Amino acid sequence: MTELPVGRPALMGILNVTPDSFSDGGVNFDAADAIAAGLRMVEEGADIVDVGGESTRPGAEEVSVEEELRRVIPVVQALASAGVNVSIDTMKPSVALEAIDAGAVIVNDVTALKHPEMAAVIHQTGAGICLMHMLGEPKTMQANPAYADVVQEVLAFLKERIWVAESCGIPRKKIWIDPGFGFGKTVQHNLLLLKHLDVLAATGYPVLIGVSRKSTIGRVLNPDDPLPVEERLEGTLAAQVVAQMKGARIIRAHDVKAARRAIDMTCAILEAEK
Ligand code: HH2
Repeated sequence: MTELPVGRPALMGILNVTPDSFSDGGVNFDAADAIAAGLRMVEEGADIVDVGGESTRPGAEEVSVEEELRRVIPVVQALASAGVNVSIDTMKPSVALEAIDAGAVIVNDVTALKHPEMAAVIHQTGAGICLMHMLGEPKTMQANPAYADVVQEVLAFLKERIWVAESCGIPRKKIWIDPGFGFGKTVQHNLLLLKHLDVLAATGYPVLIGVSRKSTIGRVLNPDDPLPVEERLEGTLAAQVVAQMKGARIIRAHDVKAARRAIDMTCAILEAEK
């Protein structure tokens, strides 16, 4: 698995090879466009490129294994053979396996090993795994999500999934965790999870955060008429800086150049000495 950079968060560029992702659907649906976009992300400062072939936005339709493979494998192969650290954003063990064969080194599973075969794929291949919290399923997750204490419940879920992963033989150093910003959460839940991200960081497992362009940002900045995705960059950067200061080790972002600059500027401030 990719070694995380020492002393600063890694930047994971988002590359959706889909027609329907919430903010960039259709932009890189063609493999050649996707490969060029992935290489550009690395030039702009991405440490990892996260390739996804199925949208997880609320209400998204499921994609067949064959179609997901058709979308992602040529892109993973081309980027990995160009030396890029590739993660594969999938919930399907068969897609994860083929992507790892094609050179992916991390599996970003938004269901945190829900499929019974996923843990074995990760264990047998030696890939890394990002375990993300989601309440319910993409289709229904935003229908009235409720928690007594969102931070403690997300923490408990992630600890249980870490236990499952490690019980299946996945080594501790291959595991990242993610509170799943926007996955079965209200605006208030998302804000609380960011504000208290240090609680997750205190587990010692690297914390990944994906705030980029998410609807909470549009809602906070204009509650009566949420800002459209192309108006969410400033809010995204503010949220990722808070996450960094609260201990996030991997930042997942669409706007790689801007995200890189925000990470580097924050690092410079945090590392300044008398
Ligand atoms: N968010 C999305 C997808 N995958 N993975 C992790 N680990 N964390 C996240 O917050 C996360 C994720 C949703 O964003 P995006 O990929 O841009 O949209 P879509 O799912 O519509 O393709």
